[in-house]
Amino acid sequence: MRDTGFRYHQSMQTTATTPGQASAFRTYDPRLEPIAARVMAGERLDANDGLALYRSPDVLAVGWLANSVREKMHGDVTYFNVNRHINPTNVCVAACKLCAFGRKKGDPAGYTMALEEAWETAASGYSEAVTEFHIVGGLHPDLPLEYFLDLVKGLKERFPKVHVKAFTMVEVAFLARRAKLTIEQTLQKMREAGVDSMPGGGAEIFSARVRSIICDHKIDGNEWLETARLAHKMGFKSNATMLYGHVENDEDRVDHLLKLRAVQDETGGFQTFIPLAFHPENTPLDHLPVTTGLTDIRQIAVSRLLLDNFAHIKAYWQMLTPKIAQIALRFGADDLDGTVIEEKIYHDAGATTPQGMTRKDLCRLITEAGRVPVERDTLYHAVTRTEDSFVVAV
Ligand code: V47
Repeated sequence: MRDTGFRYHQSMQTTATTPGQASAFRTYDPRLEPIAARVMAGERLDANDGLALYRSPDVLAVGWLANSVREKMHGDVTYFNVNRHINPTNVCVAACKLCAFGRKKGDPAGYTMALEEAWETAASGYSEAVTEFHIVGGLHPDLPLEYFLDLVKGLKERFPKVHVKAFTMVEVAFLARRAKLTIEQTLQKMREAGVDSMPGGGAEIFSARVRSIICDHKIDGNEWLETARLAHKMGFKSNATMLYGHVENDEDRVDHLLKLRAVQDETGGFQTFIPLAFHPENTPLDHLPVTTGLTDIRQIAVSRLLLDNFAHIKAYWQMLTPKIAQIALRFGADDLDGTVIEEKIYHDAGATTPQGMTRKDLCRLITEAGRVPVERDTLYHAVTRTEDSFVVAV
């Protein structure tokens, strides 16, 4: 297994799991006992363990175990960042049933930002200096790769200190195909333009059966994993996501997590795993119910327990609601994501959370959960703020 940077994070921890904590584990589900013993011994869990964790009625015990791992890795430290989302276009050739954001070309609700508009958007909406631009958008049938490269170049000229986390593996593969370039050539051009790392979107669920229902126009799971693998081999860090709470089953979820774990063993390039709860409103799957709080909390916990080689599990507050995200900080999550400022993808799908939060709001959520807020940059270096700028400790 590769070193994925845990030592760095351990050095930032403020408390640690004491040996005596192992004996504090209590469950009324006997199937959890051997799993707990393996977790306490630092041993890897397998697919059957994953299924047992998803199916156990004792969600609190599952959460206790995940929390013990989280505290071993990070103590009370909980990360957040000051970021801004930019979605340059919602025009998309794919018609994924999971999505309420994408529009067909010619749809009056479709939009595509002129480059100047995208750069102005980057500067708007929040008074504190952002450390990250998070850029994702639709698979536009006509916009060439150069549009996206110029977008990033212009951002870097205007905001040289801001990390650009841009383009999901799905967008990278789509733009490569359109430009008749290999994935590596496309990633190289992106790097030269100023892309620093990649977000984790588009992974959805790797199961071919489920993908054929929720996103049959997207690259398949193997292509997503292969694109991530290539990006990591070129030195990019990326995140990984899983969309849950639609038509997938427990086996699909376990399969997804273990496939990510296998790539991470190979590359060490994933920083953070982000489980994304499906929002059905305004999608063709709007007959499906929304996820419950316990499903969300359990998903965070199982992710922490199975993904033993991922440094971070993110409770994305936009998706989970700030209330559930706060509770998730006691069930395995060590990161809340960021200020976001202007979220479109879930709000088009009926999310009722605010579109952004301030540093103060995020710190309050974290502190009230009994954790210690640490502002980070995209690569998990601690950030110190001066009056109108920031310093990254590297
Ligand atoms: O890939 C789309 C999901 C993802 C819906 O890397 C939906 O730091 C729920 O990946 N209901 C994009 N989910 C967002 C994403 C992300 C978010 C925050 C942080 C990071 C990161 C990445 O949103 C898509 C898809 O899985 N999505 N539509 C919906 N109706």
